[in-house]
Amino acid sequence: MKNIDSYTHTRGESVYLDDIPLLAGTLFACCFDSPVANGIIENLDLSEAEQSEGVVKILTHQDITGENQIGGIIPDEPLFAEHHVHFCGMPIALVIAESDHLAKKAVKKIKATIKALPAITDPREAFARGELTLPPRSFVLGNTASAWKDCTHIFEGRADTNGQEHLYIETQGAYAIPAENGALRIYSSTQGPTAVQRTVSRVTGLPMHKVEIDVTRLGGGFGGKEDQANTWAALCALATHHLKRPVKYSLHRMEDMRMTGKRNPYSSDFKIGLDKDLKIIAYEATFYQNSGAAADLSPAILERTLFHCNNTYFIPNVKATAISCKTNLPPNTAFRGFGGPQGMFVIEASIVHAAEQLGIAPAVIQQKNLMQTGDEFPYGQKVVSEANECWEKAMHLYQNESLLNDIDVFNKSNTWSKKGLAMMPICFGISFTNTLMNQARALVHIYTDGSVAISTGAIEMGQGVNTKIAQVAAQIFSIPIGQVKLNTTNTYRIANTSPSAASATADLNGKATQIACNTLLDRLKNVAAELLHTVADEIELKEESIYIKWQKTDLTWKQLVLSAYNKRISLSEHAHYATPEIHFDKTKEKGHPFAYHVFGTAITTVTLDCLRGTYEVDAVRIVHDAGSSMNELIDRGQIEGGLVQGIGWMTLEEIVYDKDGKLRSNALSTYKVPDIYAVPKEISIDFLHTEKNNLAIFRSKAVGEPPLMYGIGTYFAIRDAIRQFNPKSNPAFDAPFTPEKVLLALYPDRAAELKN
Ligand code: LUZ
Ligand code: MOS
Repeated sequence: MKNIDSYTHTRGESVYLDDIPLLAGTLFACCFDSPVANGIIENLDLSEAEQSEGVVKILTHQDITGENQIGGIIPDEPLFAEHHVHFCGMPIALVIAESDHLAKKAVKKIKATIKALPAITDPREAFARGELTLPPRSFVLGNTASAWKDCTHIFEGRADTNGQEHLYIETQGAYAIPAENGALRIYSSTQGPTAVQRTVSRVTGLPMHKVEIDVTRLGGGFGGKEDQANTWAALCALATHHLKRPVKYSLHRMEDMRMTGKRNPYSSDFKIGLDKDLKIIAYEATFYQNSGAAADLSPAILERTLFHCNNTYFIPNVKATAISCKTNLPPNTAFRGFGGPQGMFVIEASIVHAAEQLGIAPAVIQQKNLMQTGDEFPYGQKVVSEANECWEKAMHLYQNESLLNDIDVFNKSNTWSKKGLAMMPICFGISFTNTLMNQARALVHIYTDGSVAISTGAIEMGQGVNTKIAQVAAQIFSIPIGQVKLNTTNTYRIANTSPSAASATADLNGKATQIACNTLLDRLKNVAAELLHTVADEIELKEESIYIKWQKTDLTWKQLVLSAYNKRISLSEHAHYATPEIHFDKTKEKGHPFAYHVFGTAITTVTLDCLRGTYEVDAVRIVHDAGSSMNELIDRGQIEGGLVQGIGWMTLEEIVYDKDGKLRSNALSTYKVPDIYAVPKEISIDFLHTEKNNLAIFRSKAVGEPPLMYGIGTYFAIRDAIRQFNPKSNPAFDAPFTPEKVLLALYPDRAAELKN
């Protein structure tokens, strides 16, 4: 079953924000954003820009008709700076002009006098100065303080991960159109149409029922459009609200990179204790999260770091503390994994550090500590584990012994080239950690010709959710997938949506669709029973025909649908789904927040050029816990994409802000993302197939985020290769492992000399 979008994608006919035909009279917006990371606006001179060709209006905070506030979790983020600017890229004014070009030209004529204050870019420095977004949070299991004495080995260290640019192919943007009675219709490249609607309502002062958000699809989101699409929609909406004309803003790549937040960088301290059998007895970690200049989603991201601090290992005594530190960077935000990868890197670093000190392979410690069904997470939930199954299957399927042997032979016979290997087991909790967000709605219409149209709150962003939802309806009605169409995501049709995020979109919206379709099916079966003089229990729908028990009748799907209409039976249904069983008590930091967990194991092998510090990923071999995948092709695509995105975060992608808080890696010439050469030469994916009851749609487990964390294995495989060359090398755990850092790690003595 191919992605239903593949036909229009390959022909270049899929409609993204920038493909929407423009209405006559459309105006174009462009932001004047702060060139200073922390400062006081002393003067703002718009006069020359206002006289610039084609300029219709320039908006500032003074033009806000509602509230100058876009903070989602905490109200700490103005849409427009008023007196104080908090980061480079913060919107100060918005030029509206007759063309995109003229708007950009006028922006350059705005003059701002901003008194610069010292900027903070480092989370530990922010912490030292008491610049916190929220009070710290801790997850505790057992008692680490008393557990250390039971440990034979105790190790401490530090681990750092940098941010990551989302680099969705489609940049952020919005297009606002005036409607009757002051209402607005807004096309937005957003993962969260309701978040956009709420923000527009707040900023303009319009009630939510006057704000329609419509989304056909996104060219990628990766978390970057979970909250941060709100800004551009609010700006366009405000302009349309004032001018009663359509206003569009589709960001230039460099505007997007400069003005939007990224994955939160983290700096962390760890302490790990093992007994004589290498069981991890105790683990402590402190995570310093770089939130940027406003909270955005960072408090929720911080929480997920704590949820995933033990990755897939059972540790009886854990104390994990996470602190969201406020800096003068653009507010960092959701990014595939949502704080989970940052937490998982630290436990992996702890294990690798312990193994190196003990002179054993990290895999020995990893394997001995994998979670077993019934083990408890630090947040109180008991696990249904596939960790050992995935690990064992990967070991046997990919003949790990012989891989290790081949590497050994290679390394013995090569001086300037070394191979390394790492195991990367993963565990990811599925559900929004904020329980109330785990709800969704679907609206299913059957038309009188038998074709079906579905609206849900799901956003198609390339992940294939529309295909999965179409499969749900096609399977329940037993009609061809071509008879099912997914409509745009629209807040007039589906209200109060959760963002398409947390890997939960197909589960939540698929289950709402399933409920609606089953209700319609029951209704149709009753009609069929009446027509065929039998009872509904005897009726089956199969391949567009109606069966009584196993006997095919002359009645077809189309005839049945039309008969129902003729009998004045509703062919439409709106259904609601809320994930059962989940709960979490923040006062105790305990509960059962996840519907289920996704597991997997990756074996990564790399080859290192020990003269240049460059490396190639030879192979990543994965066993992935898919439950019963409803679409292996789409799931494979998600696994490959997630893996490569994770490898990029761990190796090449280096976000650089200078000490003044200016983004230096502000274009694709200075920010390196994986290309075809950085992709592993071999990616093998095997599914661990299970049939357990798991709250996933058709038991097909969520697949969006978990595979990103397989990429962490590449970091440690490179480290292994470095130590094959120079066993004394002990580089800091500091991702990304760029070739420059690798080269210095190969020659630590020379690196130290150079430093002096
Ligand atoms: N977004 C969110 C997420 O609001 N809550 C979450 O728990 C989450 N998890 C992963 C990705 N996005
Ligand atoms: Mo996300 S990080 O699931 O928007």
